[in-house]
Amino acid sequence: MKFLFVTLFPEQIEQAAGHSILQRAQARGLIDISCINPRDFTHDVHRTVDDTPFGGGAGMVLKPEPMVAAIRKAKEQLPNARVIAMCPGGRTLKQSVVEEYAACGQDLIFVCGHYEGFDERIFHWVDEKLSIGDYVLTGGELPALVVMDAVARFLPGVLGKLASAEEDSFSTGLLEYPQYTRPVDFEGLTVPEVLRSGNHALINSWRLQEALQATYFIRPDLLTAEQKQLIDGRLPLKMKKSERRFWEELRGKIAAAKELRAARNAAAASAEEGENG
Ligand code: 4FD
Repeated sequence: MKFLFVTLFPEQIEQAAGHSILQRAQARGLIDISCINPRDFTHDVHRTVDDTPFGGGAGMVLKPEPMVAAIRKAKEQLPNARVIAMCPGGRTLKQSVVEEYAACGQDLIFVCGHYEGFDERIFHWVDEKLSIGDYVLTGGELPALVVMDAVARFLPGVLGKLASAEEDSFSTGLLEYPQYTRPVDFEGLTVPEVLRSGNHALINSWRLQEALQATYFIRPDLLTAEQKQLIDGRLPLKMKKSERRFWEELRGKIAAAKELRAARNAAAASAEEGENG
């Protein structure tokens, strides 16, 4: 898969792509990364790429001529590519979007802007606007690199045998479960017994409970209606015994965590009262 960045700062892309997994993936020919600089498509002595906005206001706007000339060149090089402009106002990146890009069989052209943004007319040459989240950065390069990194992990061979992108958190729809490695005892903090039991059914069940619990507290919006019902609602009358035990155990853990949290909040409140009083 080929990734082409239309950017005024190609060094930033080359630097980020020159390490670790992305570097290895390029060396193996699994991905190809290149840049086109709109500044190379200017014709004045100052090589001007931006100008003041019509209607007034702060900041500068990227001029359409060099941007569109660079995008045209990019499309010439990758005729089968999707052209994605990184903007805070685009549709937000999610794992489902990442997987769609990885599977679509098209190369990707990222249009990266700076200053206050693009002249609106460049969007005639763009397929979609994409945002990595609700915040504004100084440029679109870091967001575009985020997208490329997330997509590259899904391409065959990029992660190597030991890891699988499909098994990750988010591809399962839940937050990750806690992980541990040696030593068993680190400064008095020990690895949960179940992970050392060698009982893989038990380990998988524990991990799923932990992932559900983390999601319940931190990202309840990710839980399905069915999962919410099984945690907070009444359990169905007909249910396999092992499954009922699974959900009852999880409810117990969640209730304990809530109690702990309430106790901590009460302690913090009385401490604050002590400070103020
Ligand atoms: N949240 C994102 C993308 C770009 C960016 C820019 C208009 C600003 C954040 C167009 C305004 C581009 C994002 C550059 N900041 N900054 O994905």
